[in-house]
Amino acid sequence: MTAASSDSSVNAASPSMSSPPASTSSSQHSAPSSASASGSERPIRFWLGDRQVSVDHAPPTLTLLEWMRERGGCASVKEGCAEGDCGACTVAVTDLDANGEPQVRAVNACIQFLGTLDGKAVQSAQDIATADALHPVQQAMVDCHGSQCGFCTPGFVMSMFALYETRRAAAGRGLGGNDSRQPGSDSSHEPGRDISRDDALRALSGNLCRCTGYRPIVDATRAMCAAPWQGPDMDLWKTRLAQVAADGDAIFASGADVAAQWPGHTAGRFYAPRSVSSLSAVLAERPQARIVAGSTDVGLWVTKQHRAVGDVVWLGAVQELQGMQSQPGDAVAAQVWGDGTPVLEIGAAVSLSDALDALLPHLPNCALYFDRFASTPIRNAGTLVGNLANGSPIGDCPPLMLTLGASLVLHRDGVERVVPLDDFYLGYQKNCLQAGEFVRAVRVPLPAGVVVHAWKVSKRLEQDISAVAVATAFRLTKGKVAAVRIGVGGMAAVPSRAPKTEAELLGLEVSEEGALATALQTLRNEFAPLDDLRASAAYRRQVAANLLQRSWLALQSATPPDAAGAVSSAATAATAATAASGAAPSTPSGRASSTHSVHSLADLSPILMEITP
Ligand SMILES: Cc1cc2nc3c(=O)[nH]c(=O)nc-3n(C[C@@H](O)[C@@H](O)[C@H](O)COP(=O)(O)OP(=O)(O)OC[C@H]3O[C@@H](n4cnc5c(N)ncnc54)[C@H](O)[C@@H]3O)c2cc1C
Ligand code: FES
Ligand code: FES
Repeated sequence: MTAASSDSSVNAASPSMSSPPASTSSSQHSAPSSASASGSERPIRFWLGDRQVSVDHAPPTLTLLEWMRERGGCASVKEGCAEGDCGACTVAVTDLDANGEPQVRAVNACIQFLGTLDGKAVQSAQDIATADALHPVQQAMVDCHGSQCGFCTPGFVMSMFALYETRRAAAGRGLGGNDSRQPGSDSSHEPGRDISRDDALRALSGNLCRCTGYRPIVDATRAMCAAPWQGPDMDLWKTRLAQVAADGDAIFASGADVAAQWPGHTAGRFYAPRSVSSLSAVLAERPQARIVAGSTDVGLWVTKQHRAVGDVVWLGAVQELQGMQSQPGDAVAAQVWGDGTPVLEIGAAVSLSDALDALLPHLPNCALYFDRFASTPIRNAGTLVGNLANGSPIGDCPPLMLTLGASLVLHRDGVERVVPLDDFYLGYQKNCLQAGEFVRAVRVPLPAGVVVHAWKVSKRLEQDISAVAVATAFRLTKGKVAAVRIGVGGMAAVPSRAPKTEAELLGLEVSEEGALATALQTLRNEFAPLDDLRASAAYRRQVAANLLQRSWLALQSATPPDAAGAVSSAATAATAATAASGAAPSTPSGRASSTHSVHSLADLSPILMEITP
């Protein structure tokens, strides 16, 4: 990549907060502006540090990283892997949350398409220090010796910064600007300042360092909030975001000479509809256009496979796709778990971070499974619905959602149909979506009295796709299996249920010694998995059976049926609280501590020894 340079397609506005939105000038390569049923063509507008920028004629798959380094003057943002794995490109993105409050999150610039930043604010490690002093996050890295060659450091700093800003906002300091506490004064009693090792590791889960070693970086993360809070009043973000807010459906179109301007990219349009009806209209007009939500899959098609994706239709600006709603029940959930089974409907643009946080109180045994999905920045960008729609046989959400009996709400041109996830996958990377149809939401049943577990085996703790994943849901009556569903990943061309094994399990006495043996053998034989780089077929068969056994042991150790009731009562209470509030469940303040002690490969080794042959 070349160093940053000026570019006629970029207009930087004055940093003054009273500035009007930047005026845009067409470059000599402009395509004529046009308006259609799908929206109006205009530049992409966002904040970069203290600059308001406006970018014309970006190809639809131009990444934020490419633009920042080549045109945005941000050489601190590094390219390590270009696939969301190493974190060298991590930036902080500020947007408004569901309550209209500014929310700062770390994302990987290398796989974010530039159009997804429209209306938001981006900060890199170059943007957070003041003229006089480093930001407390940067100072903590210096004090704890958290950097050697420095290549990874800006990315680590921005992952830390996103956590810092979350804590600052939660502590209320963000509402009043900086605090006046003297450096060195005792802050241990103040909420938000104490960062546990688990919280630090979770924040850093998307960053790799090849030379410093992680202990000093973890130390810096845990220490960074001890200094007086530093940063702008959170209301500043509201003002800034209002200045770049979208005013209707938008189209960001590439110029005619893409090949010269952005080698490696192809011409096309990036559609950013604001409503489901506009989205339907775009897809009706252009059924071949690529739907993009978080681009954590599609981004890699561009950066690693160099695929020409064509026109992009982005879901992230569609308001109706951003919510979560508790519902008293639906037909699919009733068929699977009985009448009155509550359902949480999660919109297609809801991030994995928000979706998994909302599900966690209902699925407390899945805490580690959720933490092991990719990394914090990937979960901030990617969506649960995208994971299901992509339908990778080794995706983590499909086995769990199959186990729960989830269904998808499919929408085309104002007409909706609800399809059980069991019927959605037709073959390897094939599903039942028709041309112009999209997934509007996933409906997740949250049945009472059902014990759910999910397990994943992969070579790394974080940022790694499963070799095998197994999710189980058991309902017990008087210590016997009254209902069971098993979802598996890595065992077949599509994420699958294990109906033969389920049949073997029905009626078994959980406490009976040796009762499981036939079911384990059935699961070993039920699939013909692949031999590939991740695992051999024999290993997959054995591990799948071991993971089922692990669920069984967990059921036994809960001394059913009382313990099963105890687990489900937590879920029932959470469901009731959600339903009573009539709103999307809030982010939990804490997670099951028993699972949080497993946060390093060293911690995980005993478990791997236990569950692998
Ligand atoms: C570094 C890294 C680590 C990862 N680790 C894991 C992991 O541990 N476990 C795991 O399961 N996955 C992992 N993934 C993949 C995971 O992030 C994606 O599968 C993600 O969930 C997809 O969601 P998205 O919003 O990013 O989808 P996108 O990339 O935007 O889209 C994915 C596909 O789904 C389609 N699509 C998206 N939304 C809709 C919709 N509403 N209607 C119809 N079609 C739609 C798109 O057209 C595309 O075909 C990882 C990815 C990366 C880059
Ligand atoms: S460059 Fe490695 S995560 Fe982006
Ligand atoms: S300091 Fe060299 S890679 Fe982290």
